[in-house]
Amino acid sequence: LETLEQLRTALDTEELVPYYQPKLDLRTGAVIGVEALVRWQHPTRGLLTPDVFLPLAEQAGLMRRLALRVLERSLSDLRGWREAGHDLSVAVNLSVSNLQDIALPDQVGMLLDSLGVPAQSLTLEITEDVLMADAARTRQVLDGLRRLGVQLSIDDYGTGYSSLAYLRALPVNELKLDRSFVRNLTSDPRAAAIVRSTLQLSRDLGMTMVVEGVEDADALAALCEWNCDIAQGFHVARPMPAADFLPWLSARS
Ligand code: G
Ligand code: G
Ligand code: MN
Ligand code: NA
Repeated sequence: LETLEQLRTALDTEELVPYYQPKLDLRTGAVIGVEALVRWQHPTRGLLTPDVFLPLAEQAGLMRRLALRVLERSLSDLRGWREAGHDLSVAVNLSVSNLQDIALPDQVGMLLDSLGVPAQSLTLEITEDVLMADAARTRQVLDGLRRLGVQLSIDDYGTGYSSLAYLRALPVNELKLDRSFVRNLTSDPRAAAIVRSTLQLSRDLGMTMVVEGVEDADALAALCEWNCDIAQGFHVARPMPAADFLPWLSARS
């Protein structure tokens, strides 16, 4: 209960912040954007990761506020980077309850307008379990978001209950293969076959494929050879605070 009060306070202050993990275009080697991953700079407990506080936010009905908070910070950081001459995009994670929230598309639209960020430079990541909730309502929210012109991505692809059905039904632009398929990529032929066939599938569907969880140079090299679009993972960079991002970017080139 004490923690819940602290979480409410955190939502009103600067304690909840996105960390950013870079996404790499494998054809050009350029950083094309970042994924925002929320962190809680807790006054006494230090830096907390979402597994500690997202369930609490969910229970307390705070997910709309949390999403808007992360979107607002991410879009304003993105605007700064774009003003500094970097043509980047940002990806923000949404929860199942966010996609049940009919008001969300308008609120995202207002944030994009007020911060002056083009809708195409925002990607919203959803997981495959979204349609396990009220499918008609989720569909309405997703269609509203698509109408804004934002990109939609299926996160943790391949781990859900019915991946192919979702891929067919949802209006998405990007498929983000779950990191469990990347582990042992170079030693496990079955993992490699799954990555390559999913890559082919995403091509045939006209979707971009992101491979996450890239932890070593061998995996990165294999993905390059297979013409994978985009990679993300500790081998490229760990999630970092906003202030570290531009210095990291200029140190690379
Ligand atoms: O580093 P990592 O611990 O950042 O993230 C753990 C999980 O929390 C991931 O499944 C990620 O998608 C989720 N997550 C991270 N940031 C957010 C956020 O802003 N909103 C939601 N709903 N989930 C997030
Ligand atoms: O579910 P989602 O894909 O949004 O979660 C991203 C999570 O994966 C975050 O917790 C992030 O810190 C973590 N992550 C990012 N890159 C890597 C990686 O290369 N290896 C592992 N094990 N985790 C990663
Ligand atoms: Mn994600
Ligand atoms: Na994931």
